[in-house]
Amino acid sequence: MLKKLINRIREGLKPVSKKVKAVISAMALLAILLPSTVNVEGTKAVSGTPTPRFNYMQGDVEMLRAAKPGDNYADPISAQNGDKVIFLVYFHNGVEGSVAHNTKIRVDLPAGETNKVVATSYLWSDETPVINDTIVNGQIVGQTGQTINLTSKAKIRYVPGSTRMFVNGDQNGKAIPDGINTTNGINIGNINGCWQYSGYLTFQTEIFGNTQVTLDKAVSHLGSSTWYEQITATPGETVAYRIAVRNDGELTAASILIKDRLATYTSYVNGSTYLYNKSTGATTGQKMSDTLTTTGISLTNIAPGNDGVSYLVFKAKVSDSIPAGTYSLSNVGEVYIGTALQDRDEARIIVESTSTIHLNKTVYDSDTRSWEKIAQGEIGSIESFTVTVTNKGNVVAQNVVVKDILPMFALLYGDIKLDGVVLTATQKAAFLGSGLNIGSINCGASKSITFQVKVDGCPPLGETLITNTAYSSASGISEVTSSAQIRIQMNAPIVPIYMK
Ligand SMILES: [Ca+2]
Ligand SMILES: [Ca+2]
Repeated sequence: MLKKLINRIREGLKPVSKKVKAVISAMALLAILLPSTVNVEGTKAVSGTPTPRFNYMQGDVEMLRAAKPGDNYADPISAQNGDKVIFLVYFHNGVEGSVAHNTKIRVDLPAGETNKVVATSYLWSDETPVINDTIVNGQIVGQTGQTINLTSKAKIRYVPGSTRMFVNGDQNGKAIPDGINTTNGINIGNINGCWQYSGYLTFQTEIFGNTQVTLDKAVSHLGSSTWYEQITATPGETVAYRIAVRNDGELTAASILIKDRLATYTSYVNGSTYLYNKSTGATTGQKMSDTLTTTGISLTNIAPGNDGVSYLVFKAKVSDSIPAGTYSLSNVGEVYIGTALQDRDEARIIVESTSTIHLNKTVYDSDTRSWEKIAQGEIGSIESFTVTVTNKGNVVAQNVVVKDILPMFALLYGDIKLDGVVLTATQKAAFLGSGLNIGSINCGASKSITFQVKVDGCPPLGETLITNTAYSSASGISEVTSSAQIRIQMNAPIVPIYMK
C-alpha cells in the first residue's frame, strides 16, 4: 500500500481523493509510532517527489532568442540604433510529477555601449541549479545566450512593464513584474513538470544611444575664479578663456577636435593652454600644444555626463596699441567630431581704448631752484627748459612727435638732450623745426627733452615775457602744446647823479 501511495504522491498532479488523504494521515501517524528504520522509509515517501529539470528533453527549443517586431525569433540577429528588440525565453520542466518551486528567470543585458550585444539567460528554481541554455543530449539547442549585431555603437535597455508570460500555448500572455534583468531575476512561481506547464517569457528592449557634444566658452580676469560671458578688459591686459566641453548623449564621443577663433586685437599667449578633466585633475591640468587657435586640439574621447566634462583653459593678450575707441571683441570656441561641427559658443571682452598724451614745459628758476612755468632772466642769462611728454591714455602712444619754436630773444645754447642723450644735428633741426619723432611711449611713461637758451637781443623797455612753446602729437592723437616763460625787465639808463 505504501508503494502505491508513493507512486500516487509522485504523480502529484491528479486531485487527491478523500481516501488517499485518509491514508496519508494514517501514514503520518504511523511515522510517529513506527521505529526509526521504518520512519526513514516513511519520510522518503512524503518528501521524495521527483526532482524537476528544465529544458533538456527532445523537442525543447532554444532557451533565449530575440527578434525585431515582425521578424522571426532568431539568434543571432542584427539591429541598429532606434530599433526595438523583443527577447523570448523558453522554459519547460520536463519531469512529470515534479514541481520547480520559485522558478526564476534572469537575462543579463550589457550596460555599456557596444557594437555587439551579448545577452545571457539564467533559469533556476528552489530544486534546480542554474542553467543558461536548453541542452539536449549534451548539445546546446541553438546558440547560447543571445547575440545582437549592431551597425554602430549603441546601448540596450529594458522597456519597463514589458515582461509577459505565455504558458501552454497561450497567445495573450499575462503581465509579469519588472526585474528580469536584475541579479535575482524574476520569480515566475512554481512550474510543474509536463508540456502543458511549459511556456515563454517575453520582454522588450530598445537599442539607443547618441552623442551630443556641447561647448561653453567663458572669460575671466587672471587670478579670478569666476567665469563670465563678458568682461571689461583694458588694452594690454592678459585675460583667461575657458572652453568647457560636455557630452549630453548616451554614448562616448570620440575624435573630438576643439578650436578657438581669436578676435582682432587679441593674441594667443604661447604655452598657456591646459586641459582639466577627471583624468588630469582639477588643480594641475595637463599642458597642451599651442595649436588651439590654429589646427585645434584633439581629445581622445568625451564620456557621457559629468564623467567626461573637459575644460581647456588658455590665455590671450589684448593689444596695447589698439586704436582709440570702444570694442566688443568676441572669441568663438568650436567643437567638432571628426570634421563635423557639433557646437560653438562665444565669450566677449569689452575694451575701451583711450589715447591721450600730456605735454608739460617748464623753465628752471634759479631763485627758487625749481622748475616753474615762469623764471626771471636778464640779457645774457642762460635759462634751462624741459619738455616732458607723458602717455596718459591706456594704450601705447606711437610715433610721438615733439617740436619747439624758439621765440625772439632766446637763442639755443648748447646741446639738446632726449632723456639725457644728446641729439644729432639732424634731430636737433627736426626738434626746432618740423618736429622730432621720439618713438612710442608706454602707458603712464614719459620722455623728456632738455635744452638751454641764452637771453639775447634788445627787448623793449619794461617787462617782457619771452614765451617758449612746445608742441607734441602722436599717431591718432592730435597736437597738444605747453609753454614756459622768461620774464625780462628792461630799464632806461638812470640819470647819473654827478655833483662835484
Ligand atoms: Ca540563444
Ligand atoms: Ca559663452
